[in-house]
Amino acid sequence: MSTSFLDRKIRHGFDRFDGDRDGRLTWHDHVVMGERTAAGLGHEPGSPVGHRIIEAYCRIWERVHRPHDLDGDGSLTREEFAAAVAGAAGRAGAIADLAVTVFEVADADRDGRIGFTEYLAFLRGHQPDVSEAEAAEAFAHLDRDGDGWVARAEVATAIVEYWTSDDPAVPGNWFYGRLPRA
Ligand SMILES: [Ca+2]
Ligand SMILES: [Ca+2]
Ligand SMILES: [Ca+2]
Repeated sequence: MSTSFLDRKIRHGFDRFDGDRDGRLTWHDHVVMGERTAAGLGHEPGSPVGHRIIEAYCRIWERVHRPHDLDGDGSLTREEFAAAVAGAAGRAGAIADLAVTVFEVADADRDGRIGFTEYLAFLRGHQPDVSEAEAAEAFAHLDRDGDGWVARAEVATAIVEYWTSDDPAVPGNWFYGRLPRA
């Protein structure tokens, strides 16, 4: 019996969040992702914008991930992460809160929409070797109305789909780039 499609996405999500690739999700991973995203947009980590981006990632750790560190050791294992996602999926408010925070992170210039450059930096913040072609393919799925921007509502829908839908056809499956093969 293979794992469900949603399980695959949760595994992929964990891999993309585990920025330092040590198999555990920690505050440090979020700092690393923030630094990479800032650098991808041409901001020094110590600059005001760079600092704000890193802080936004740290808020994801504090608000979304750390509450599920049940044994209090400062890290989430893959199993704790999967349990956290399953718990959040049952609470509409938790997913909506995640969508707001993710948008805050990805909309680096704060103009209320995500352009391709911001999305590419966001993806590379999670995984530095994501190609521009992969990012473009994902962006095209996420930009549902085809206006060239990923709007707040498009992020909200995509986040719900990514973390809760078992349907392989929904566009939100592309939120963290191309899924690895099963
Ligand atoms: Ca880690
Ligand atoms: Ca923007
Ligand atoms: Ca759009």
